[in-house]
Amino acid sequence: MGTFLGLAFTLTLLFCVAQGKVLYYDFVVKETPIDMLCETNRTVLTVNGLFPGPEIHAHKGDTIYVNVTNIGPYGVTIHWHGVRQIRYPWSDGPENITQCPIPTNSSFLQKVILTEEEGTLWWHAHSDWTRATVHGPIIILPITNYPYKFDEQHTIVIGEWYARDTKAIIDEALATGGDPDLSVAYTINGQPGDSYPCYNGLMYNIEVVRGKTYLFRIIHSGMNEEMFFGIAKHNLTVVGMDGAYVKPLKTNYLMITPGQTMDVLVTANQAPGRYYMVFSPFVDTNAPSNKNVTRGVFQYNGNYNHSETPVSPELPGFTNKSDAGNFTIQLRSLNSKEHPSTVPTKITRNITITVSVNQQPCPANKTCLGPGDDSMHSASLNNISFSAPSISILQAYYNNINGVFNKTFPDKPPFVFDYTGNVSALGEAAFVSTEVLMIKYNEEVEIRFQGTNFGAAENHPMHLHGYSFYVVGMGDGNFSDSYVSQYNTVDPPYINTVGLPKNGWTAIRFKANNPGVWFMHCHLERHSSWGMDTVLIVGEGPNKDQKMLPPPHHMPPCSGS
Ligand SMILES: [Cu+2]
Repeated sequence: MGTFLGLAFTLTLLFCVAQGKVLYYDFVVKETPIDMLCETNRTVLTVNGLFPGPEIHAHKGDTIYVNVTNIGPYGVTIHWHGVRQIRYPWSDGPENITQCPIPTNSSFLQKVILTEEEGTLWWHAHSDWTRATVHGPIIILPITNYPYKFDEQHTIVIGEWYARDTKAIIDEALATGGDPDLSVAYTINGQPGDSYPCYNGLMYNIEVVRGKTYLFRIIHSGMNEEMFFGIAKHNLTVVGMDGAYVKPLKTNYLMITPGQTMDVLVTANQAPGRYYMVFSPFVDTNAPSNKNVTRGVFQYNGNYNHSETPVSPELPGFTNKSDAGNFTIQLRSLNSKEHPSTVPTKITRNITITVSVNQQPCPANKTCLGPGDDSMHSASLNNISFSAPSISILQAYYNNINGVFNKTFPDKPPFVFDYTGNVSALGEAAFVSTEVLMIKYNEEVEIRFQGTNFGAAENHPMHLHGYSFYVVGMGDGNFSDSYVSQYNTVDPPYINTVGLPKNGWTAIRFKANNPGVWFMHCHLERHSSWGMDTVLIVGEGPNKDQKMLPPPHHMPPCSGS
């Protein structure tokens, strides 16, 4: 009887843990005046008038309903970055992949289903370039304990600020094939800091107490540049990434890509004073880039000369590819008893994808502003430059509507060449199409991303929706089968965005146990806009709990359908 009661109690507890709480948030997308640097009287799209947007707080396993109302001038979508949305792609958000945009003056009730995620994630717009100002944190607290100790926690959102409307920027760039405008500043929690003219005292400033340990939840919501980060004279200990724990990694700088989050402990153990905390771009390309830095201050309380100029951290230089790589390859998942790693080891589907920056010839009778002023910028995966359809792929798939996409994204590059060598004799045009990668339920999938030397080669932060994946290997040059024996299948990091090194390769693994339609793309916006994207359609299993959940009663309408 006692055992029975104990079992019943345990089952009840498990049930409660699995169910979590139900939370409600209201998001209103609207034009908001934000004064930034020397410009005033400009409005940008925000959620609830905030830049960065409101923070969602939840516990592991909670379900969050967000009623998104759009009163902005054009349609938008919202994505919950890193939330796996198990069996429920309907709320995932990428425009014309899982939904059509929420039209002006209407709402979409989105259901965000947390399961195993624990740590820091974020939400952002996923239509054209509106995510520049439409983004915010998702903080997921553990149900019981953290696997580390700290005294206070703070969220740090890195943003990238543009001098004019970001939708106009990308619409124009895609029309001419030219380079989109560069951002003019990087921001920390919406504040540019004192490295910019007219910053008006808007600088992120945290007052700390000597001896205390601070947890910084860092979210890179910038658009087009990876970042180095450091705090003068203070060590950083990375303890989490992309909503999962990592083995504590002690370092004096981070390299974080757009799309990634990192949870970092910092102990205030230096002489009382003011110390700069700095984000500085990692620019490993000869493409144009914003080479500004942004600064905040890590400032001790107490008696000392508060007007002294803060000390600066020594960060890797803008182009320091080896320091970027050396940081990334040290990351390991926690792999503890409470947080075990479950790396797939019986791979049933092995996919190789080349990742390229391309150019397309300028159509006749058109003026183009791409490379040489006679071409259009483009980008591709396996030489296919993704063209988004005019209705959602998820709705076409679910309703068996033909002619919206092809199920023919290849498992291998269309032809073999020295990917990272001299490619100047090869044509740079890619095949423009809507090709989808079909994957069977429960396959153990490996994807080897292979960077190529076409165009302006650089690091590509590859992001997959609906999953986190284990990064089992990474290196420079062309991938070789002999690298498989050196994979880390014990404690590789479990993340949703991985920086594919410039002219290098990265291998990821995941078990395809989340049926649905899932976007996969470079998280540099200009590359994604140029076609460095594809979609994974993961099929259903035979059991009821292995199938997609039904759609909500209301989805934003698709005018093309
Ligand atoms: Cu890219």
